[in-house]
Amino acid sequence: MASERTYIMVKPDGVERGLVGEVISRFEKRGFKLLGLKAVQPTRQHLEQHYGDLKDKPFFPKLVDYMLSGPVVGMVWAGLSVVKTGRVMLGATNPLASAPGTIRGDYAIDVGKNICHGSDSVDSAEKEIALWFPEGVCNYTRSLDKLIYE
Ligand code: DAT
Ligand code: MG
Repeated sequence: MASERTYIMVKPDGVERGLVGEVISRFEKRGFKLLGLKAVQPTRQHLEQHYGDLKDKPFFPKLVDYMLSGPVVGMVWAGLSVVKTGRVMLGATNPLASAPGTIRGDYAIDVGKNICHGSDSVDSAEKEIALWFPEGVCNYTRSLDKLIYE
């Protein structure tokens, strides 16, 4: 059974707009398994670590300020190819380039208010899970999996 995990986060705009349930629902209905979930008001230091790869980008200060503007809801999902599929479900970084049917393509317009984050590789997913859930996450087996996986 696939044990790949990803870190998905609803950003402050998504939380304020009441889209947390929508994001959870899409991953649940797809068949992915929820291993961790929490609302948190992140610190600047935490966000600078999370977005460390982007620290030299011109939009970095604005990105961190936006992410500090309210609580985020972080979650860990597991399943076959969940990292790549999670990114597909989120849509392109720029919502205007996101296909309808994706979260960003259905609910966002500007890149600076694109509702959600998803890990971009298995390696970064594990780093992000360790950063956002230092206490660890659940693991469990589901009888449901036999209806989802061949
Ligand atoms: P993604 O969130 O799709 O992984 P990313 O990691 O390249 O994209 O960038 C992180 C966030 O930074 C992104 O969700 C929104 C913001 N961002 C990216 N490119 C931007 C740009 N050109 N202008 C403004 N904000 C941008
Ligand atoms: Mg990214």
